[in-house]
Amino acid sequence: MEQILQQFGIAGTNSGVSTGSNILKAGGSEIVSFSPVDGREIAKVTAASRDNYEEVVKTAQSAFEAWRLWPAPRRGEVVRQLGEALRADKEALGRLVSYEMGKSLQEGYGEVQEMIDICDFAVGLSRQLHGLTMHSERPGHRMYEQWHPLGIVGIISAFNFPVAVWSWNSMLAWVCGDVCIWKPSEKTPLTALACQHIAAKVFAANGVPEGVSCLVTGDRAVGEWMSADGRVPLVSATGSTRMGKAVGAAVGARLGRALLELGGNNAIIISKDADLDMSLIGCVFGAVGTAGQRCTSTRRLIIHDSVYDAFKAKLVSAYKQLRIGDPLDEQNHVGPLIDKDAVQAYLKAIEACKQEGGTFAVEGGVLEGTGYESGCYVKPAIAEVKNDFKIVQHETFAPILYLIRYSDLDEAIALQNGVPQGLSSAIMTLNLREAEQFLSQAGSDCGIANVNIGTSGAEIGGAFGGEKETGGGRESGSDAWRAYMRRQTNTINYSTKLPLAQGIKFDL
Ligand code: UN1
Repeated sequence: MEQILQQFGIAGTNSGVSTGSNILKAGGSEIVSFSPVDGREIAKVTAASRDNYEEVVKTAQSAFEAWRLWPAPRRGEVVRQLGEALRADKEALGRLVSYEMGKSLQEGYGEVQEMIDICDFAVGLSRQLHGLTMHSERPGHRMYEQWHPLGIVGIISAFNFPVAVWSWNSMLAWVCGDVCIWKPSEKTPLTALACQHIAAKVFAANGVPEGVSCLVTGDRAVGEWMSADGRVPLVSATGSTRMGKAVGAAVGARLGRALLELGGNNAIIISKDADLDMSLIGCVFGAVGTAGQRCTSTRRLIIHDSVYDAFKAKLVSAYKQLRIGDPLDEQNHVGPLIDKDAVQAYLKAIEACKQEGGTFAVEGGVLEGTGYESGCYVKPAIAEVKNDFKIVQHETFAPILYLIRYSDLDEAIALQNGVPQGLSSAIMTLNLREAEQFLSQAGSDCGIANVNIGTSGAEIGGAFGGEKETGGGRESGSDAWRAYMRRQTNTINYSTKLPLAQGIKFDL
């Protein structure tokens, strides 16, 4: 790990504030990054002061003046090179993600792969920022629309995808001609510094203005500064619903734009016509992958009466085979939770579930002893519950899977939709009628709805996000880029008269 820290220039104590190549003298408090893998201190990062923030915004503003004039395909070429740099650093960055955040090494690599993929996507996009043309109702007139860069994009990201979520936002924002100010999670500041290091090198080699990629490490105060700041037209925030409500309210109060990607309470319906063996993989990976800390993690299984007992038995036996431990050891399936606060939240949820009458088919608990010294390793648990338990309505960021029975599909869909969140959902069925009903306008109310695939592990090519308390924003693929630009409608009169629209006569 020491070698990786050296490679990214982040060993020891670091400033958490930079505008690209320029690293500012940070004036905020000190953040110590501990690894949940072994409890050791990895390195320190000094957070931004308010003065630092002001300096960063000023640099970003002047960078925007120049960057917006670069042709989009030239901006895309810089992003292409950034994708190449990430390919070269995939191993090291993936390992650092795994060690600082605690996800398995495979998932750490997978996360860097998502970054590479979004770079490729953004490069293509840089030649496809299309607007429509319309037919004017007036003779000798032409109408069309253009998409222009927006300005500064504030990015607030969470610890669970410490690097990929930044890249979904920043790569699109950059080809769109925007500049970015990133506030990473204070739980994973080092992976953010490593990304900034990689980006700064590529940007400097291409003469990109200082301030196109800015990093402002800190706690919620930094998020509050950005949310209230009229100089930041778009704040894209990923994290808890509680955080999103605060960001949304502050950005809304100044009529700015907020792109919110918040909590999920994702369910898989296991139909009577499901392929149970195949379903098992999707359910177990969805529930225990990343130790249940994805916003797309599977939290609920809604299982048909006729297969309930058989599928429960399969789950219980699969859970017995799970190896929990050091995520850098590729033999293990499940790593630690992010920190001891998360362990407390997990324990409280188990307790609350029992209080409400839940029974545990697989008991949870905190692991102790050799290899578990950090105190962050927990056992994935399975509880049999009712959908309306308060704890089941709540997103607990931990590997607790709730089982719920159903007898007909309408009921299953109502249960699936019967939570405040609306991110990801799935049905396991080989029955075409059931699959289509689930995907119909009267089916799943989520932003993501899958058939014979679990709830997590979405590809970057689709728009990512969800409805209700998930916040309504869409990031990553499809036409999510539009959120990062402003639309302008242009009407041009090339005739010798000036006719008014709607047939209005106004003769002088
Ligand atoms: C998140 O947890 O914030 O779909 C993002 C997935 C990943 C992204 C998760 N591609 O599980």
